[in-house]
Amino acid sequence: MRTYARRPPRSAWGCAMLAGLCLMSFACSRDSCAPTPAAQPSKEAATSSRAQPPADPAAVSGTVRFRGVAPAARRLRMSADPYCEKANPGGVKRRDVIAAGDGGLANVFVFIKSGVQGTYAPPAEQVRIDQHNCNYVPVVSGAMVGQPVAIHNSDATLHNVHAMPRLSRGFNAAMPRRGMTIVRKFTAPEVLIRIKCDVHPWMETFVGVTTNPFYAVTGQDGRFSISGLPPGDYVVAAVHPKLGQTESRVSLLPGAHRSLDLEFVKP
Ligand SMILES: [Cu+2]
Repeated sequence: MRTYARRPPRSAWGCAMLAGLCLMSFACSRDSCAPTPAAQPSKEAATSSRAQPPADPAAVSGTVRFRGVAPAARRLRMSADPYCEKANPGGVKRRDVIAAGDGGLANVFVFIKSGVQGTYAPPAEQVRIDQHNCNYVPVVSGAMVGQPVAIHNSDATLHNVHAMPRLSRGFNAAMPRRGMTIVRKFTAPEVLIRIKCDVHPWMETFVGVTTNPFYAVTGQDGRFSISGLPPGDYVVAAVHPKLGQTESRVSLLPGAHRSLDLEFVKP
C-alpha cells in the first residue's frame, strides 16, 4: 500500500491561530470543495477547541476504484521545447485516469470532508512538488492550510508555476534555472487547487488543502489509509482531478479500524 499521506508532528497538535479557518466545513460540487465559513469563534472558544491526540485513535482505509472506460492516453507534444523533447525520448503518453487491473485508481485525494472537531496546526514539514523531465511529480498531493509547499525545478529549462486557487492568493512564478525552489502557503481550505505551467501546457499538478491532517493520496493500487482519528461520524470524500468527487459516511468508535471502498463510475 502506498500513500502520500502527511502527518504533522505530535507537537503540532492544536492551534489557536488557525481557529477561524479550521472551524470551516466544506461544501462540495462535483469538481471542487469550498469551505463554508463558520461564525467567528471567540478567543476562549478557539482555545477550547484545540484538538488533542485521541487516547485510542481510529482509522479508515480501503480502495478507490474506477469502473468504466478510461479515457484514451494522449500523446504529449513537447517539440516546442527541445529540452523537454530530449528528456522524454520517444515521447510521452499521458493517461488522465490510471486504474489498475482490479480498478484501483491512482491519484485520488481522500479526505475527511466533515465531522472533524477542533483545530489542528499545520506541520512545519514541507510538501514537495518537483518539476522533473517537464512533468510535475507527484500529480496529486495534500497540504494543510498554512503548511509550506515547496515547488522545485529539477530541469535545465524554464518553467512557470501558476497556481490558481479560488480561495487563497494565487501565484505565478518563473523558475528559469535547475535547482530553484519556491515555497508558498495556501491560506484557505480548497480541494483541489490546480497548479499549471504556463510554458508547457501539458504540465499540471493538484493540491488538496485541508484544515486537518486526515487525508491521503491513493497510490497505483488505489489504496488509501487515514489514521489517528478521534472517534466520530465522518464524511469521507474522494476527489480525482478529472473524475470529480464521490463520498461516503463512516462512523468510528474508539480504536476502530474500518474498511471503506469508494468508486468512480464512468459509463
Ligand atoms: Cu514547464
